[in-house]
Amino acid sequence: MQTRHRSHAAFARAKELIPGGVNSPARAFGGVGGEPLFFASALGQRLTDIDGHSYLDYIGSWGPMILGHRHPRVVAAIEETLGKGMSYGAPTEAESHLAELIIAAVPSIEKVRMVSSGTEAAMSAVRLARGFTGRDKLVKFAGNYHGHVDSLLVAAGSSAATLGVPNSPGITAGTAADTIVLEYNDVEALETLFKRSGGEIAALLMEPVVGNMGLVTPSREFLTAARTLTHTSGTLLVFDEVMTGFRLSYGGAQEIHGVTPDLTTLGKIVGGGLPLGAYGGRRDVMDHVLPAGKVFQAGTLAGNPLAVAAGMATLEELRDNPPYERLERHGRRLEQGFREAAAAAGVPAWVARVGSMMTMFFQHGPDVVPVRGWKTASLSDTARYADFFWKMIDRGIYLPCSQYEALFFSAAHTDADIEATIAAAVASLAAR
Ligand code: HOZ
Repeated sequence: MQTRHRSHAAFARAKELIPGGVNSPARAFGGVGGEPLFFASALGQRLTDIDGHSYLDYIGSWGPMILGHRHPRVVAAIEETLGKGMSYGAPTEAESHLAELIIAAVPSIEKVRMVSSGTEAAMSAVRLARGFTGRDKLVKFAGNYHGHVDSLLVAAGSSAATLGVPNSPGITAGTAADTIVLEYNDVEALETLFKRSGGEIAALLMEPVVGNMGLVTPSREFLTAARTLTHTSGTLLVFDEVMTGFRLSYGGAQEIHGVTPDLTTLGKIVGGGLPLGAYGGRRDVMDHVLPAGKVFQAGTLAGNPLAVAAGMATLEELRDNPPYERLERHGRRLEQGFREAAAAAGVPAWVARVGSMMTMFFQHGPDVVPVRGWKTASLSDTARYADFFWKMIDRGIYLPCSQYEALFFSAAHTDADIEATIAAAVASLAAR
């Protein structure tokens, strides 16, 4: 087993200074036990921890690093911008350039507003939907995660589910009362709800492919029902594409599925590894945002020049040299390799993947249960996932530190990297 003395010491120090020693609970390794690794640097598809161990990176900063770490085009754009200034609190032409790139890429977006994170994008989209429709109620799905927005931190996925606080203390009963939670992929429940009270619902928020309870795909019927029912009742359909935007394809999950939401939230890749989020959609809805309209939303660092430069360079690189076929080829091989490794070891597992996002759900068996929503995702054998996670760490593979987070790989991963990862999975599963 590796020695991790420096990470251990760094974590002990951080815990004295920062709650739980981390600035976001997703990093705390609470879902796998043990202590988080502290990192010193990253390049391409690799991470190096402060004890000097190198890992193939399968989280990519939880999604943003689709081009790999320190991509030359992105680094050059940041350096060039840095030479001019870091923040003005005033408009720049680059913001319109990034807006043009987003609008050209994402089918449903006619106008877009930049913020500093995916959480802010979701929070702002909710306020806008309520302001536009004059209604209070929201609908979300169990295990979907839309950042740490009060009204959406109900039956939430990601670290909220991993660490057992899907409904966080501090959310008032009044706030939670306006949020209706349904099971993902449950068409009947959706129809029943909209039949009964569609006219009271401001927004239906959903991850069009879920990454925050592990990877879960929507059925065609479910997506069609979401679009049709919201349209009929005057509810805004909001796709959270913070994870899937520019990742599953240049136009995101909505491009793949051919479903057009009213609003879309973006984060992660849109900022190229720096803090940037965005929300956008129908022009008539977006024109309700202040100062065009009356729905308030603001931010000192919203549209920050460095983040905009990183986002522009990332999107231009994805547009000019699309990596999506290569990511799909690598994803197909990884999926097949993991599935075969589990079968060979007699480990019951459901493997779900779209493009460069994937989850192997460890199950208790004997039968493998398809994972369609939180009810089935939450049946996972998380102890077995934790065992696999640490065995992969010892073999130099850095996977998400929770059963309930999708893995991401980058355009920098090579054929040899994918094969090495599969070999590590075979050995880790056989060694249990
Ligand atoms: N949104 C990320 C994946 N669920 C987690 C990032 C974080 O909370 O640190």
